[in-house]
Amino acid sequence: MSLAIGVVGAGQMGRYHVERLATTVLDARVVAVSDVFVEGAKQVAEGVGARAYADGHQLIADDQVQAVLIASPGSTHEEFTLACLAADKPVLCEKPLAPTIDACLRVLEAEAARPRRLVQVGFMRRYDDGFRALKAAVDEGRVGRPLLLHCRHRNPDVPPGFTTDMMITDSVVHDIDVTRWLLGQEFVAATVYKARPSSLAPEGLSDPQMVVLETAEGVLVDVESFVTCQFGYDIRYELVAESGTAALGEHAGVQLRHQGRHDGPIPADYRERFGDAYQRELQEWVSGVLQGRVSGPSAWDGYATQAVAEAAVESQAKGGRVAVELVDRPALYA
Ligand code: ISE
Repeated sequence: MSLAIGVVGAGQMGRYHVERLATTVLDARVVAVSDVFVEGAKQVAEGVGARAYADGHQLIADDQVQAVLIASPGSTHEEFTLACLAADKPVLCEKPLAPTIDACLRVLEAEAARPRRLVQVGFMRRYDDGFRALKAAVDEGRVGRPLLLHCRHRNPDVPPGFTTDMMITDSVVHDIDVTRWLLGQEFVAATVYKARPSSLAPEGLSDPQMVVLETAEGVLVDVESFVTCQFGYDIRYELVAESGTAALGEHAGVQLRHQGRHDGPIPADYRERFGDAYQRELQEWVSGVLQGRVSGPSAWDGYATQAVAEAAVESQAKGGRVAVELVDRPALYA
């Protein structure tokens, strides 16, 4: 038995997912692709023998489509996710779940009224071997009670039009989600500090920044966001706990020691760094849906992450510490 998937959005991420679903994900087939730029949808669809639509709502309504992957711009995520819920179809929505807290809440409330989950959010770091090993070390108490978590999130460069708030809403959101998951705690406040801007950052982009997050139980998390670091895609984590530290290892690749030097590769971008995580994310989603369950990052995770991100964006704009307040967690996400 295989899962018939419709992919909404034929841009960079949509194409990336379609190719993987059509080639390396077991028990998956892409039967429809949509994009407002219908020629793009047709081109991607033809490559995998799927139907093309200009409108994502038509794709969701297609009887042949059993599950939906949303990779269209973030501003469209709410309407398409709600349409999937109305059609009773499992949906994997790329981050963000929706671009505002209120929009996330509308999705959360629509799903929470149902007997079972249908929505998963594309926070792929949770599927990375390194992050899973780090979480296992924390959960098994191998270094004791967590106190501090240092996170480094460096991108070599950004596309044109990337703005200072997108450093949070597009980039740091991954750190917000994965640290909530690693620690098993929600954040109660965010404070953003801007360093002097790199002279190599585009005009107007305040890069780099430090985001300091506080959990309900008093763990401090600092996230360096540096989106024009030039040298590669560099993700580093170090947890400081009561009886030791736990750090994410270097990304796979041969590390050389020669001619009096250390030398090793640095991934070029997030697709290279998290390629295996994307593969596992899709495979676990497909296998789970075929067995009647959706268990990855939830609409609650999408909502809670957005709430922290908005507090951080407010701190960026006004300075100072901004409190995060969450609604009560619905029973569906207990
Ligand atoms: C990008 O959209 C991602 O999702 C990457 O994981 C992140 O590292 C990058 O900063 C974002 O721009």
